[in-house]
Amino acid sequence: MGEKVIVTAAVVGAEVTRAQSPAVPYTPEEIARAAVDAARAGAAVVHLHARWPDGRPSQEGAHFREIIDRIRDAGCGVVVQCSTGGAVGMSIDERLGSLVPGAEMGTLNLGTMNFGDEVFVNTRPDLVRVAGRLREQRLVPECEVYDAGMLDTLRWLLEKRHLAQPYHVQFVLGVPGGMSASERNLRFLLEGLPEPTHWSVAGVGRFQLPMAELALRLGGHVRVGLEDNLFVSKGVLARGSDELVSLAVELAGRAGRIPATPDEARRLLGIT
Ligand code: KMH
Ligand code: ZN
Repeated sequence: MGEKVIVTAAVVGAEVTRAQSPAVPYTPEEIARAAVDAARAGAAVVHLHARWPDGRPSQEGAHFREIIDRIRDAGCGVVVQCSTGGAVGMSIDERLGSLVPGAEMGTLNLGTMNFGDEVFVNTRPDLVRVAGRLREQRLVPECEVYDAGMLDTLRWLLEKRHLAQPYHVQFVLGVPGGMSASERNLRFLLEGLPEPTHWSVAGVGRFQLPMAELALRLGGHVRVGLEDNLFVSKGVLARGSDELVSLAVELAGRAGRIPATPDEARRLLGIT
């Protein structure tokens, strides 16, 4: 029996638009449906952002509550992870609006960086604040790592006891301004993990499926979905995040890995 793999579906994000792909969900109903479809395809975790009906990014608690309620009303037990990254330019106060009852995990972005042509601001005091909120609300942090120095920040958070197990590490590779998505970079990052922990990889754009394949081979977990990539192959748009999840599940099968159920993912991630 192969080792279980947690497949996370990032179904919307803050950047992709319906002009780029008609499959990008905007309303809470559409986002919840995308999450349920992704779970049916084999995702154990959904990474959630919200949007206003016109597509602008939203960190409104009411939007996140409606998405989570709709997921649960559909009888779906997928692990719910809410983004505290939101969109570039939002304040930390605004970004924390997503941490509503029903959330089980929240993201913790480990540093300031160029994000495309903009700057994604995450100062060390911001990190301490987000980590504190996650701890207060007993949410398992997913630490988003875009560059090697962010692992030193992770070590600093652990040393200063702003963060403790259980936490999960997500390497987001291929953001213009962060580390590129390559095997050499992932292997280097893995050497720098401050302590043994579960990790996964989200490759951006055309690197999504190759990075998933690599993570599966190296014993990690995977994230796929429209937040990071709109295409199933060159020039062919994905019908939805569920299609990308199905492809990741297929890759897992070939690598001898078995997709974890949501409850298995909860056990692996330390969600109580
Ligand atoms: N939208 C990006 C600027 C997260 O979800 O925590 C940040 C992001 C990370 O998506
Ligand atoms: Zn995100």
